[in-house]
Amino acid sequence: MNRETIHSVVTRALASQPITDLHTHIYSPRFGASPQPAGLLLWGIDELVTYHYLIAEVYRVVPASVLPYEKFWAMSKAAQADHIWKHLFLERTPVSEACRGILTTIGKLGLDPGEKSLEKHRKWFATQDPDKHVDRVMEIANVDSITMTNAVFDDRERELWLSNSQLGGDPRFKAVLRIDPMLRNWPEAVRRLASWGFGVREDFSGKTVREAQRFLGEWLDRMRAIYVAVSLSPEFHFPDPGGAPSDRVLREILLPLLAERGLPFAMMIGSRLRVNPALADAGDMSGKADILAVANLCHEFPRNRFLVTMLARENQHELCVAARKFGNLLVFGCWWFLNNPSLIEEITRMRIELLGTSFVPQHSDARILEQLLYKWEHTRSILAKVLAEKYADLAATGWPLQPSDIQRDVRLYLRDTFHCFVRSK
Ligand code: RAT
Ligand code: ZN
Repeated sequence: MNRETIHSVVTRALASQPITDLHTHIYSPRFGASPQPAGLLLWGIDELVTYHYLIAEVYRVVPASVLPYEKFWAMSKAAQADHIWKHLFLERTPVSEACRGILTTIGKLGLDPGEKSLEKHRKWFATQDPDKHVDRVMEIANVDSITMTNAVFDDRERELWLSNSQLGGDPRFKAVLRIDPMLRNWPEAVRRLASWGFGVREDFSGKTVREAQRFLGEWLDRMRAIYVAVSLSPEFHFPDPGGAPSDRVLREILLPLLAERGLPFAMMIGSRLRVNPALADAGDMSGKADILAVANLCHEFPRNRFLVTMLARENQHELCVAARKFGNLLVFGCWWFLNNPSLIEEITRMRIELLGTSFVPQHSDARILEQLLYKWEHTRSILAKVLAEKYADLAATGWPLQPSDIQRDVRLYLRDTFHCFVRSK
């Protein structure tokens, strides 16, 4: 095959391969899909335009000295969206990745990205039935399974699970038990668990380990979770030199339980939360983290499987090298501030060179349903470029590359590697 043929085979393979999205913040409509009172499934033009990535960007051009944060948060969703639209799309050119994403999304839905006002789009979304709309978006994005993030320490979400036994039954969605406070703020996690009737103590004494495992076990069952996840700060170490409780939570509670159940543990490392608290979700940033912690965990816990993504660009090479040492480590995605074309390209190229087909190139991290459309479209076009280049280099060696080889690899990248990792025990 010559370069041109390779490029078109790769592009077709990427377009036709259904994707399993292994980390999103999208919910099934069973968690509520109406704007008022707000359900957990976020969708529609006002949610898209007020995505926290865009809130951060509008505060670059209309600073808090002009629009105080409290005023912005007190505005209606539609007014917030109009403000962002005016300043980022009308008074400037929407060249950032988050802005471009809105326009790709609008176009993919068959609407006009050139519309100057959001009104027409609002009207169109208002006529959609959320359940059918989920099907349609998944079909256009070619996503076959959406992995949720189910935060058990979030009161609204926990109440929903406790009051509806059918919540997890939507076949389009898989649940993931998210337990950040257990590793980031153990005293707070203990207080919450104790208030829910679990016999746990801050100093790990008595029945703490058994009771914390009972808590996790109950929620894994209730959610039918396919893995457990946390986001960790750049200061995460294992072992922890200062004796942080996260060390004992992992060693004594979480990892033995997950090994017994054969479930992977996902660590998203490098998030420094609320450096600007007034911006809420838009106020988090990234920091370089310690990869030795990942290597130590993979080494000390060979019965556990670790899904890992890191937020700092500076960590990506070392993480790939660590993955070469441990078969129980699966590197995934270009997370959050890395989900930008230039960085996806660089990181994916390096991962292919160091790990071949044994990694998962991307997850969407979509928070709003229709973001699946742009996040995957943009990723697909970069994957096409990088993969085509790698296959052309391979063909140049004289290796008899076949279109079916490319299709098989694309299937691994977008779907099967993750499924095999989750299933393997
Ligand atoms: O990408 C995001 O939207 C972040 O705010 C986080 O949710 C991050 O992806 C996470 O899962 O912690
Ligand atoms: Zn996320």
